[in-house]
Amino acid sequence: MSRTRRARENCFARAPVASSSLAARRSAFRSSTPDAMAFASTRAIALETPPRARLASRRGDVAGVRRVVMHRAEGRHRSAGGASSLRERRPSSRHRHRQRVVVAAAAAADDDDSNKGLGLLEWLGPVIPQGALVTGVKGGWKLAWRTMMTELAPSDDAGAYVRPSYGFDDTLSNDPTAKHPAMCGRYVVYVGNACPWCHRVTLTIALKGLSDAIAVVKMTDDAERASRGGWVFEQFPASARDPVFGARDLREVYDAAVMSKGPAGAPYRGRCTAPLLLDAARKTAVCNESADIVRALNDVDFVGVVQGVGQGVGQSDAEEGVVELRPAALLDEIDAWGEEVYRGLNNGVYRCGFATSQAAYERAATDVKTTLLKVEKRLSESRFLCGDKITEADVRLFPTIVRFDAVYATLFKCSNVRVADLPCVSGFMKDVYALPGVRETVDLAGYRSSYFGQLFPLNPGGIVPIGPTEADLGLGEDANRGTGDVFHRR
Ligand SMILES: N[C@@H](CCC(=O)N[C@@H](CS)C(=O)NCC(=O)O)C(=O)O
Repeated sequence: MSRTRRARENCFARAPVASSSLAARRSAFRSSTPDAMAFASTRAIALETPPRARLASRRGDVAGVRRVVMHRAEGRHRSAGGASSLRERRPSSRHRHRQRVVVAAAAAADDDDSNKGLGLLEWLGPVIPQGALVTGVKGGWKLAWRTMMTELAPSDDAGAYVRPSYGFDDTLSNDPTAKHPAMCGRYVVYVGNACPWCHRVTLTIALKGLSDAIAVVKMTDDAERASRGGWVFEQFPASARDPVFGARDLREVYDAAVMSKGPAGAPYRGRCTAPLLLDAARKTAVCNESADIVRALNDVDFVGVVQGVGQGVGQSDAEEGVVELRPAALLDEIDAWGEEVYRGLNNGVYRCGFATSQAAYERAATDVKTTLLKVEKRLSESRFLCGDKITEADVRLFPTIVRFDAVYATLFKCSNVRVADLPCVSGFMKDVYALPGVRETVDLAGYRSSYFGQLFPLNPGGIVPIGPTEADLGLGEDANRGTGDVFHRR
């Protein structure tokens, strides 16, 4: 007997429950369920059927499969003399499995209330062993995932995230003849809504009351609309576009800023990251490293504006003096905490979330927890990291803390510790949030939708969690951490 023939015999002639299975098949074919489900069942059935049906299945010809299968099934059923004569024959376990597959597929096709999928594992089982199928699909997906992760976040051979370095490292100066003198209205800083590095910059602007001196241009991340990287300007209104070059996305700003250097200028190569500080008078980039931008904004005195924290709260800025985030007496302490916060938290959470190996992830998650507990202890002793007044070290700490429970603890798997469980870190977060201008720099819903919606390799389904919200974290509540003036001044 030929192999095909034997296969047909197996399928139909030995069927002990041929009549009920036939009814199920018929019901699947005739049901008014969506084509996809009906096709799933016909494909399952076609696996057991002669080549003509398989051919029709491959062509996606549901009706063709139906015709062949029904014809064959009815023919076999008749020629076998009905169910009673079949009862003597003992079905093989392989055959019983196929029967179950057919009934399951038919049931799936009948059920129009829920989508149970194609039942791939069930109907492919007899052809490809489940182990091979799962291994193959996982391997394919992992390859795609690694490729995307490497583009998103470069890593070393051990799977640990390596933050790339950045291109522009000029600074501002108090000298009016310098390349980039500190003049009111001359500079634009491009920031992304969710980016913690940008948040350092907007915090500095808020705390120092510099919003009249520097234009802050907000961008949103949308890798599908951006021509490179992720940052785009809002389409509407047009006034929300880049005010310097009229660019549509940050890449166009980078290109324009580089090309404006003259004939030698070529399009920008490298990552188009935010924040970016631009000198609008020269139409050139000053700096795209947040730590340096914060330092530049702190160090210079902008000509043409009164600086100070009084903005919007009725204080007399000139009398109060300029806010100083790096007082000379505390520099060593500020830099030591700044470094620790960067390594263990600012970059630590990214090392956690962007790790591509278990070992690299565990190292990073441990670092994050250790640093957070150290910070908790420190904040149990003093209101801020370097005493009872806010410094640059706190400006580095706050953006990571305020995003922690909403994003990093879940999406980045920093799951062995939560800010909500650390009373002093939580109190610090509420305390800073209550300072003038800071609340306006925080947008938890925006963070959640950006991180969960845009970091595709980490969350391919794109589902955005509904919390925690500002209220869930107690932001806006009294921190009970003191009432004195929190600013160093110069
Ligand atoms: N070292 C930079 C890092 C900035 C950074 O990584 N920004 C991210 C947003 S959170 C970015 O713009 N990424 C776009 C990209 O890498 O293509 C800084 O601190 O300013």
